[in-house]
Amino acid sequence: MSNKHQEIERIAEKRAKTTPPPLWKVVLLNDDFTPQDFVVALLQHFFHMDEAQATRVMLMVHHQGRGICGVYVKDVAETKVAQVMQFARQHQHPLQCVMEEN
Ligand code: TYC
Repeated sequence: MSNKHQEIERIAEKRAKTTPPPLWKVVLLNDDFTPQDFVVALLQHFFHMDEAQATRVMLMVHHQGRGICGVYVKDVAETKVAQVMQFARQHQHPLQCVMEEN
């Protein structure tokens, strides 16, 4: 029979295995220079949206100042932000993409 200490450890291990990881929002910010078509293409490519969905998100950012592209675990969100920023810089657009904990 296990003692109290072992029992507590067993419960802590089970919790570590079953607790879902924190999720992060990837957020696109508006600016006055990045072309709308470029943002739509970017959303289709990096976030797997169809054209209608990508257009809705782009217009949300354009009108509200920001919009959510997707929600991911931390390392995936970091990769998405880095990919979007690199793609925008390659094309000399000032687009900003950030991540926020949910
Ligand atoms: N406001 C930009 C324009 O009118 C379009 C735009 C949308 C830019 C979303 C950035 O994240 C953005 N050309």
